[in-house]
Amino acid sequence: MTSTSAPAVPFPALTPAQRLYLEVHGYVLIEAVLSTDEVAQLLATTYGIEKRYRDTGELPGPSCHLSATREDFFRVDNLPHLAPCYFDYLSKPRLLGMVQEIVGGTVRLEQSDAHIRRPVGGEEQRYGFHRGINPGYPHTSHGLYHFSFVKTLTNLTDLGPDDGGTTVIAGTHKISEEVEREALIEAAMADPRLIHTVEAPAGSTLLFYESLMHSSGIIRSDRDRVLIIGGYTPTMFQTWNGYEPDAAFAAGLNDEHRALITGDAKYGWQRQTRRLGDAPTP
Ligand SMILES: O=C(O)CCC(=O)C(=O)O
Repeated sequence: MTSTSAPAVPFPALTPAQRLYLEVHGYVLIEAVLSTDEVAQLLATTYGIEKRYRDTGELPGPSCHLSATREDFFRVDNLPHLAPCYFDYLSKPRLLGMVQEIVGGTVRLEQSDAHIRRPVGGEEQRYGFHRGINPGYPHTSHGLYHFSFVKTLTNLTDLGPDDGGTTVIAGTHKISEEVEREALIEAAMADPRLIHTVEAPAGSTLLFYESLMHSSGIIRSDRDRVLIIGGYTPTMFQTWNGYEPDAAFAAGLNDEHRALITGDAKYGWQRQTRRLGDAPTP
């Protein structure tokens, strides 16, 4: 046990307009979540990990893996202990307040990954719409929709219309898996108004229900797209396979931060509710 405690998590962290946007579309884009310095550190760390791997074949540390090592897609997984800037991102109080908004209560880290995407060249690119979990067992409080799996995806590079920003089928977070996946995608692709692609300055966060159908965007420019993702669930859930916390790192954290990455609170889950009109806590 350590004596320092984690900074307070603001709740609610979303404005009423942001909460309504999330409710309707299944995602909301929040600009300027990270400072220029935070973005620069995360970029340098992620490119540094890629360079070391390409030069030496080495992983950046224990308890992590690389789920993609292609020239056009490099991805490092299970981040909290790999660099302080990764942990700072994944434990950022404002982001935790936002994810608690979706879950409707306290959360644990369930997965974390940083991606570098590069233009594929002449090859035909297609969307790969998917969801990590089907809609199911949601609950509402004060009429607002809560669900068990949420992601914060922050772009570390500026995204214009040709830069392949994350692309979603708006509103599908509540569409049952009984609707055939291919039919859902085909129907959405027939009406561009349903397909939303992130265009935003570096440091902006896409907050979304993981049941929302989403995909990497299509890079038509010549620019890299770099991003970092945190996945969160209620405290009693397990991590995604391969994202178990590094035990030595967890042991050195304060109680709140350790619980965030280990899920130690388990069934000590604390509900958090807001009314749509509640003003955000700064
Ligand atoms: O590349 C992206 O923007 C989306 C990433 C994604 O879909 C995922 O990690 O599940």
